[in-house]
Amino acid sequence: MSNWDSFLTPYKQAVEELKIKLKGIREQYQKSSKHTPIEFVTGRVKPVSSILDKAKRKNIPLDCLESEMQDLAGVRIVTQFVEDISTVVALIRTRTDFVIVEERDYIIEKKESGYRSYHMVLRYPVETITGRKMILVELQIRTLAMNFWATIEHSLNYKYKGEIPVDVKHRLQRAAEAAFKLDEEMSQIRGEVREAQQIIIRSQEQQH
Ligand code: 0O2
Ligand code: 0O2
Repeated sequence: MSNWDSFLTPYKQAVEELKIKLKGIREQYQKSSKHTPIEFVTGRVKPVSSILDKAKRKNIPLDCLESEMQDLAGVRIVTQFVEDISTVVALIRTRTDFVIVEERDYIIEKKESGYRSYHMVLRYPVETITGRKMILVELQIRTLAMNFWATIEHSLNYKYKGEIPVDVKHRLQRAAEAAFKLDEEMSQIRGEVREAQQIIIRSQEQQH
């Protein structure tokens, strides 16, 4: 690849545009005083060194990156509760500014590592000076607990170059289990909060 910078420019634009759009959804929820299913949004273009590593690992020729590496552009939506993930997924499915080409549910079926997250691959149009370019973007949707676990596991993978020692691996699997339980507990609390809100609304209605 002779010019990574110009190759990755539309990917950068796609990430920035999607971040603005998704943060816009969060803002609308906040203004409407409804619970926002989006806690925060982050995004990145894959660094060139990681692109080269992954291309080598997955046997992807560099001239096929565009179609075969789906996460050159990556956007992440982090939610408070597991239930928020399906709200976000439903919202994404109603959008007309991109096409969903694939969905991978690693929540129903977690990865062997313990990784949980909901992945969507989008085909997103970017307007460039040479016309419209369709870009693949990987959207990861996960809770704060799933994100905490994945962030730690990711840095350990980096530290051990993908060869995490068995004892650390087991500990990570237990941590993943604990993160799952935390999500479950938080879901129960969410239910409690909702019920409390309903009771308050009903008592206010009775007073009027
Ligand atoms: P806000 O309104 O402060 O949340 P840029 O690098 O400038 O293109 P950005 O968005 O600054 O873009 O960086 P990035 O890395 O894409 O996203 C980081 C955003 O995620 C920042 O928000 C962080 O505050 C937010 N973030 C990261 N971890 C957490 C977390 O644990 N909780 C919460 N609530 N937010 C987190 P912004 O963009 O500064 O906007
Ligand atoms: P980055 O930028 O370092 O995060 P593969 O790479 O073969 O696992 P594939 O087919 O490209 O997978 O797609 P997949 O597995 O749906 O999504 C890949 C991305 O999901 C990874 O990107 C991670 O961001 C995240 N992910 C998947 N499995 C794990 C896991 O076990 N632990 C953590 N922490 N993250 C995971 P990359 O390529 O690792 O890039």
